[in-house]
Amino acid sequence: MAPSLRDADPALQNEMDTVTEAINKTINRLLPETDLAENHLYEAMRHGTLNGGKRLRPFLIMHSAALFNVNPARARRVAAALEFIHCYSLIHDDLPSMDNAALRRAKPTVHIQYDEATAILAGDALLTLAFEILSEPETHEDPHVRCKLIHALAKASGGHGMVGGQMLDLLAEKTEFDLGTISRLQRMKTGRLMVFACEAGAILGKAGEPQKRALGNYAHDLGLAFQVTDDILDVEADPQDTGKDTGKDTDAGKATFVSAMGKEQARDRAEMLINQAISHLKIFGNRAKMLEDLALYVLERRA
Ligand code: GRG
Repeated sequence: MAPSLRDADPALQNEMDTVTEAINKTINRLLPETDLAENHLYEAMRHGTLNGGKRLRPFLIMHSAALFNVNPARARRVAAALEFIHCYSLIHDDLPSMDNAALRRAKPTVHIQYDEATAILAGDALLTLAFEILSEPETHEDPHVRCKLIHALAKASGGHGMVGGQMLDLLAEKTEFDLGTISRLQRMKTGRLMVFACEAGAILGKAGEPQKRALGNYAHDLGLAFQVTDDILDVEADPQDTGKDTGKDTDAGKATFVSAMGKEQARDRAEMLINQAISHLKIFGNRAKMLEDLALYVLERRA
């Protein structure tokens, strides 16, 4: 079951559980246990991917793809590929040279459960496996669609995307960034994968530019709001709810939305971003109800 949400909309919670179960099955199939000597690596990859998690990005892919009647089996493969990139980033982010975290999703991090070298290799293998999956015809019969997915995910996760955002995040421990730079850092580190998740649904469905743009704008605001709420949770959440150590950003003296604007203003900013995110979905009418509900979840989340 996905981590529960205080005051959750039961229909949303139910749908989050359904997506989580389906994605876990897909990941399980894509990461089989083997008798080969390298099975140790696959065990670590399984630990880093099948250890819980809200599966927000898979939810975004499944529901943006549903708007264009995409075959769910194809959308699940793209969702698993994106979750592999997300999980690799968490495994590497938890390493002693980065966040040095012992706990992730209420379980020992991969380098604690195995060792540092294995954690690095598990992240590397998940990163490359994501692109292998996208390149396969089962993901889409049209090679142009597969190429577009690969290109979009590479840009979202690379040096001017998630990895670049992580670099800025490390620099933020020693540099006084202004609010504009903090926003850019967060857009790169967290937002770009969320934008990919929503645009992937449109790419798979060969949707028109206005629909793709609307989903990208929704995900952009959602990603930023997600990061603002993450910063708020870092200062006020119970580690029992989040399943990870809290207060780490403050301890590291990192520039965050909360340190730059204070908790109250950060909360107002998150609310404004969520309203804006929802307004981008208007062109889909009631068919985007689940994406709307997810945006409200991000605002209220405790984990
Ligand atoms: C190491 C290349 C590299 C990148 C790391 C994403 C990231 C970049 C680091 C994670 C650090 C962090 C706490 C970021 C805040 C936002 C975020 C991505 C939180 C984790 O995502 P959730 O809440 O996690 O969706 P679950 O466990 O639910 O999947």
